[in-house]
Amino acid sequence: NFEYNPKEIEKKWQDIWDEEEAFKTSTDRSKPKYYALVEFPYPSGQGLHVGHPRPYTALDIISRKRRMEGYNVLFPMGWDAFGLPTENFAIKNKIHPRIVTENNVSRFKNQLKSLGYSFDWSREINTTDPEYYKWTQWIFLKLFEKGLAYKTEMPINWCTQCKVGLANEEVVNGVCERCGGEVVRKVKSQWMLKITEYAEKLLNDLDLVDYIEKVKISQKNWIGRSEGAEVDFNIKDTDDFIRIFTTRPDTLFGATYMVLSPEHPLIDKYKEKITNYDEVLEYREIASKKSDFERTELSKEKTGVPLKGISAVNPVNGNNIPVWISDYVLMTYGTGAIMAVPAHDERDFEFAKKFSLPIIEVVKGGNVEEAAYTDTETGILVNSGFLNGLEVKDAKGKIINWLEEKKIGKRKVNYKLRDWVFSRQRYWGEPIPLVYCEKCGWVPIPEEELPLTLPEVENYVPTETGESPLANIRDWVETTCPKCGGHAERETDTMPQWAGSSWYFLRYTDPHNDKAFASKEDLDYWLPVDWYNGGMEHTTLHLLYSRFWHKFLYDLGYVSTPEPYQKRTSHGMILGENNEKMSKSRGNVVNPDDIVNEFGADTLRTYEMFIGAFDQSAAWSQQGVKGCRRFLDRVWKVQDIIVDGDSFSKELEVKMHQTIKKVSLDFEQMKFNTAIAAMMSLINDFYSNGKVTKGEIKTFLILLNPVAPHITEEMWQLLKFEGRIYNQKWPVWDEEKTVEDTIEIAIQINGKLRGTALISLNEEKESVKEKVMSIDKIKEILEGKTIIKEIYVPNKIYNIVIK
Ligand code: ANZ
Ligand code: ZN
Repeated sequence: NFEYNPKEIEKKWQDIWDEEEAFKTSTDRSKPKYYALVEFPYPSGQGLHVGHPRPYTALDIISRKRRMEGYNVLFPMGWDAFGLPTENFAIKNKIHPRIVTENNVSRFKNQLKSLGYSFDWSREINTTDPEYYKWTQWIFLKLFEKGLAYKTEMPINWCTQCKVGLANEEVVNGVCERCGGEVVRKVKSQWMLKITEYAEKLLNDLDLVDYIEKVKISQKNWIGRSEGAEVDFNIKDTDDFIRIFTTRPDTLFGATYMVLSPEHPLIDKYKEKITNYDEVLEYREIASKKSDFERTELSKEKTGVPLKGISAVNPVNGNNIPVWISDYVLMTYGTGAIMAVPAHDERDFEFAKKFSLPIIEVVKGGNVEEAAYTDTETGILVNSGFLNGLEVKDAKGKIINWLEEKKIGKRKVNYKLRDWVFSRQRYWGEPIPLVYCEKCGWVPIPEEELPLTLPEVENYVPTETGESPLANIRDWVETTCPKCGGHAERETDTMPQWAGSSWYFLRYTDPHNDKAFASKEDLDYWLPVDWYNGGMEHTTLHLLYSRFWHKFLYDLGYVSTPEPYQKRTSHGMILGENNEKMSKSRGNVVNPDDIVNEFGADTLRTYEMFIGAFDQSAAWSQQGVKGCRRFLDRVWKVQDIIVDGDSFSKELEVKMHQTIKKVSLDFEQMKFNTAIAAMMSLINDFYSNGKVTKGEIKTFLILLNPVAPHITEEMWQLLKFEGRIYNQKWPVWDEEKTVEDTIEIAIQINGKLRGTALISLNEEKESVKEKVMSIDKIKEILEGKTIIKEIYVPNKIYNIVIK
């Protein structure tokens, strides 16, 4: 009965940890704090998949190690539970989304518990809990109060299948990121959040944080800062101007035509003058059905219509140039109009080729007969009047000054970042706590009346007009205006799923507070999050949104750090055995429950950390799972060869110190796989040494504990070590003992120095002799001679006397 039986011991220890509140965050503020965070899951109907344990185990390892290092650790967990899949499931199965959510949460929680994570469950939060979303609504009202929430008619991305508006970030390759449905553009009145007001801070403050490089880069690209100029082109024979944004004002002399976005307002203003106005309207209609992604895709065939009857004047040379409309120019970026420089811009080049528009080279270096020359580093200006001979960067400065002097243009910075579409026409989300009064406009619900809870409805299907199902509950919609007491109507849109996750890390610091979203004291103590790990897919949405909300609360004085997360890392995906994404349709989904049942949670944890470099994707391998189980079996069996002795044996002393060092440092750098490999190697050495001292096994178990907490806790108890392993001290290594002591000795023959040898300190004479005699040069000298005497001065000289 000395078999390793994870089924028994894992449940046993999970219960003990619960009972002892082993991982409850301490209120002791004298200790240094450590806040470790993983992205809370969306409790989907599918339950946990094997992708979840990878990041969770990683930060569980860090959290357990930190506790042993003497930190007060906050490692919380909760549920990001609003959202479409739950609502769609509820509609299909006629179950209330709240019930669906409860069921899913309870399943997820059991699964997480079965993996032995050291979460502080007393701080569990759920974004759909009215006590939670009260504060989501409260923050929204603050944004509204400060003018950062506004409602506007705007063309939005509309998922034809989900019947909701989507943020740009939610449209992936032209389709809805959730359902894969077709996305078209639709004009709708939507609540928007002015994240653009924070574009600069969101960009600049990346310097304050320690994010892995690829996360920083994608944040930067998403914010998309462009430096350039705005330039006004006169519409010939009128007082109107077409304002354009360009990053290449140096190429102004090469602007041979202009392009307006099909939605540009000047088109309507000039409908009398535009002789092919019908054709223009027809083109606009077709463009309106395309997503921004389709419109701007580089490879797509260029289309467009000239605005016949009007032309523009190039301000640098007075040339008349034609004005076109084309869908590759977006109304939502810059000014919605461009000057086209086909010699130096790829899209303009293709467009000019297709419609036989003139191409004028203004920067030398390429071959503009064949392709646009887009280099901005090395070219020299030509065909450009007073800019001729200048390098691009100098030409830019000079032309901008010239434009500013003449008051026809100015320096300008643009951001790709768009305001955040904050409305969803769905039921399962936080109600937006505003009412509309004919007299007073949009009026916030008084703070004392929060939370504004979701009313019960019969039917969650969005209305045919695309309005939220809440619009049908008239007695909820009809209300009175808090300001004037007159008749008012509630907003029926709800918030997007990103709302609840934009501030959840703040709530964890004080999750049961009913006076504030968290107390200042708790926020001050715990923030910033010391280490946040999450998926790359959340780099442009959640990470940016939550940084925005945090910065907003910082500006209002509610939080004391400008950034929410000090460090951000990201894990790779776990793929199926054949290196494909795991999916139901491929039939290659591995259920973590099955692995736990067959091999144990410790095996699953060890395997997911051993599977490969943490930041890279890795293919599942059942063989690999078995290998990790075999390793734990060998750890267990070490109990057969344990001998007394609190210290490390001579043979293994160096190896022990090396392993402590390697595991400690590797964990910090998320090199979990190599840390585990080092522990596997140490186990092998235990066996080849034929014995393990108590001191050695003790240290080994502590090192392995963060990865495999159950088996190590059980062995700790069986070996009658004191207390629990979870509150031991993390071992420290002695740097000097991590290197084998090697020294150089001199070799003398008949009193003459003939060579040196490397030996380890205090090496036995016999083995030193062996080394000396195996040196080629020594062998040569001794060839055919007789050794009369050998004297070894330990650690110094090996003397040989010959005849
Ligand atoms: C003339 C020019 C010459 C341009 C050249 C580029 C190269 P980023 O870096 O993305 O900011 N542009 C401006 N507004 C646009 C809109 N609403 N829709 C589509 N394209 C637009 O790119 C800025 C450049 O994208 C601008 O500089 C403009 O083309 C185009 F050799 O102006 B450029
Ligand atoms: Zn009113």
